[in-house]
Amino acid sequence: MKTQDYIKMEDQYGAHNYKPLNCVLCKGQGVWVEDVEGNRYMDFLASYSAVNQGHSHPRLVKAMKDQLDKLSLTSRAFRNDQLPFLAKELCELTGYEMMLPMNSGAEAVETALKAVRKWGYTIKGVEKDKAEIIACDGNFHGRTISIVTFSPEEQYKDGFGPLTPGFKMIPYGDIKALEAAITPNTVAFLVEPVQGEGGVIVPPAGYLKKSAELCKKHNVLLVADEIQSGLGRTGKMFASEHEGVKPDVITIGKALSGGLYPVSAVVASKEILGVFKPGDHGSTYGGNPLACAVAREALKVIVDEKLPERAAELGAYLMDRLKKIDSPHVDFYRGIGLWVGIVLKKDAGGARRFCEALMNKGMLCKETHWNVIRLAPPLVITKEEIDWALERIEQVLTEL
Ligand code: IF1
Repeated sequence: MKTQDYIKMEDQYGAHNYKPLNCVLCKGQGVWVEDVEGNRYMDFLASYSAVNQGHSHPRLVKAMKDQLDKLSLTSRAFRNDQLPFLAKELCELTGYEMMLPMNSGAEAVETALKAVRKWGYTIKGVEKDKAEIIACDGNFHGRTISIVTFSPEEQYKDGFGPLTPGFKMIPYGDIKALEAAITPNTVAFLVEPVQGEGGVIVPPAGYLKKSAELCKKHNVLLVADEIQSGLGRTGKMFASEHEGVKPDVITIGKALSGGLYPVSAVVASKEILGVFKPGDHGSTYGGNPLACAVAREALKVIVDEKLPERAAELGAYLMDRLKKIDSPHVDFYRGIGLWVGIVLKKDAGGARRFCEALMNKGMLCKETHWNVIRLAPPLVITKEEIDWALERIEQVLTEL
């Protein structure tokens, strides 16, 4: 079968909820993926930061294969021998007292929303069904109906109403707007320390720290969604660390499994996650032994291979070299760690055509918000591989 055959079959039987680049991938190793016609590409998206450890990391494949031969799913009706260790190791790594395991990032965010609401009613003393949660313009936190309720993207909620009450939107990076939005019924402020989908937007210095101080002052929980910004991407284990902030709640996902399996989690204090009583919340696959075995090894690889430090060092190198490219199409570059947004000028014709040109040169990137090319390679990338990518980025940005 050729590329077009796969596309035709998928388009016939699969709902068209995406418009992917037309390369049909069948193999991956490290930063490289291969399509069905043998073309190789350097993956500069890393599945939106789920593949920080590189495609099919051997240690993760082995951890998963070993577990597969033993036990993959018990449901939470019974216990298994992997969850206790993931729970302990994740809490020790993040410095929180407790965790709750889920599968997708959206499920972790929904879990956090439930936790902060119930904390509001049972501990803060907010009147029943009056809990308010503040979120930011430009956010992306997942695709469930409650989460898209506070999405800034009309398309993400159009046709899916009625939506969920109890959410307030404020501009990202604006500390005065946060102060103005807080009421006695506010239970939490949900924020990405760096906005991914928003186009790799790093907030003003001190924003997260001031947010944390405000939240503390008003007894509001600070929830950092680190599903994309966490696990090394920004040059620290968690992006909140750049400002020395320890949020009350952190949601984690994506690279928590190194791209091998959907694994997500919420970490928080005993007081916050203690609101969940048996039967309050759960999921069939949440905390399953296969997920826990691969997540344990995924965390070990991040630490052992110093992925946060690599992202800091190689990210600085990448940004420095990018800024030297003299392109008529680029308005400016922004980013942190190995996470960059190339913001194109309005008259550059949109980022998609640059991504298509990069694909034809063997690089896979994804545009966001029409005029931003997002760069987010696996954190195992080498300097030589970055140079290989920079050559092509420079060609496309200067020749197109
Ligand atoms: C899609 C965006 C990125 C996330 C943060 C929660 C989730 C995500 C900060 C939900 C997921 C993914 C979803 C995927 C594309 C991608 C994405 F473009 F949608 F916005 F990365 F920026 N919090 N982001 O980034 O996690 O339920 O997907 O496991 O929906 O197209 P999930």
